[in-house]
Amino acid sequence: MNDIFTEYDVFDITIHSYKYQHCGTSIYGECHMKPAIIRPNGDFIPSELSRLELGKVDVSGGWHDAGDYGKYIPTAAVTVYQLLLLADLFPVFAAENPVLLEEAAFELSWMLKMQDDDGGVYHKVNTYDFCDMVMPDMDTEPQLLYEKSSSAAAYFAAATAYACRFNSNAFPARERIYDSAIRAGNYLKKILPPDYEVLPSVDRTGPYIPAGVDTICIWAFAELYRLTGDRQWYDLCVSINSMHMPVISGPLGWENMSAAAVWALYQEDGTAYYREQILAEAERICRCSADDDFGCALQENEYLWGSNKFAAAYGLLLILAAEICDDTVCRKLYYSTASKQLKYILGNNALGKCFITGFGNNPVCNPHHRIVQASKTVIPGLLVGGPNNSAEDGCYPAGLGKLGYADLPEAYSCNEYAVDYNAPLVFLSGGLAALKKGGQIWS
Ligand code: 9MR
Ligand code: 9MR
Ligand code: ZN
Repeated sequence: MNDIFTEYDVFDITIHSYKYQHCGTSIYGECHMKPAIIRPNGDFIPSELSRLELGKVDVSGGWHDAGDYGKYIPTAAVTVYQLLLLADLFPVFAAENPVLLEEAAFELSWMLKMQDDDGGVYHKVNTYDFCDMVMPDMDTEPQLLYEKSSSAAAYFAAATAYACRFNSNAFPARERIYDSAIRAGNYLKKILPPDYEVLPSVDRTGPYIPAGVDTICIWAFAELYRLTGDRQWYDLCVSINSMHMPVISGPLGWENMSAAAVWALYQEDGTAYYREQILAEAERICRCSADDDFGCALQENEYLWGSNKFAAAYGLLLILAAEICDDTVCRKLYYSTASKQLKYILGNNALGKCFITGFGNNPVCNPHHRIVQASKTVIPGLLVGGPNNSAEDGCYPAGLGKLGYADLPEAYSCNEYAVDYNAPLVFLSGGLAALKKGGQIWS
């Protein structure tokens, strides 16, 4: 890729960084092991929680979501999905790099604990407010388990249904995953007459509430259809969109999972309509990239919180498109444009910054990350959010577009790491590395 680093090096460092996010019994000692308290309804005074008679659930384990210690189903599900997608497309590569399925399995085991007996899924577990910049074992405020939401059921059903495709010793038993997926799907089906959303409380930590739950539900029903072949799930998929076949309506991320839904439906049925959706999106991405000085496919209005994640996700989509495209010229364009998204993240950008910690030339040094800041160590392989025009953290001026970035520990809206930022980057770098090894691409 350049003289020193290969795509494989990026894959290797980004996938291995997940171990630094392990919650429970981890390399830092134990953290967040006490059962979480089911959050009481309505308002409450956090300091009085211990006096209330509340249910408790063991939801230990899983990855800390980001620079904070929350654990959230939306990001867990989309991250597991993207790691598994890489393993699905490139099984030989996955076999050579067992850490990929091991990390997915680690998170999956936690996700299963987040499901209630009725099939519903708790949205997140976190303290009432974010803790200070301390190590995880110092974060001892009560862990709260947030309401079962419609979106959590959908994210969970989709990711667990997809996980049933894998036969790995690292995974929980397949029957258990299968059963969990179906139960979440049935729960969702029951609570979901059109437009009906069940929202969780937020308190003072991350919301991860998608603007519309529809693309997440479509994704869930698409994966359940792919898993079971049962037409009822396909009918639900279509019914969500007023009987229209699903379309790709945004870049892949927890906000919008339409691309994953369309991919699943195409894989299951081979319908030309879905194939064209993917190829049309790939063409659009290539045009945007061609219009940009650095070949980055992000448009002006896409330099928002987590923009790097979307650049990587565009690369991911191009690799998917190349898989189903039989025109050699197009395939080459898709691969080279995917590679440009990776180069953008590595420093071919207006800031000359490598957005991955501890890697490459001029990397991020001060990520918003509690363990990094509290321990004053460099954790390598963390992708930060990247340029954000809105500057919600107030650490740098808003309105700077692709230059809206500051390498400061407080700058959480452009310089925080999150598990779902690394996910498309693991896919993109791993996919390009696997293709290169297989002789499908040369440069
Ligand atoms: O550390 C928190 C980070 O994970 C979130 O993305 C961000 C926005 O919700 O909030 C950070 O926490 C800050 C809090 O919101 C306000 N007090 C300072 C906290 C640390 O910077
Ligand atoms: O990555 C998330 C981004 O897409 C949202 O716009 C933003 C505001 O809701 O939240 C980001 O996620 C943060 C979460 O809310 C709290 N923990 C840290 C996450 C990464 O900054
Ligand atoms: Zn923890």
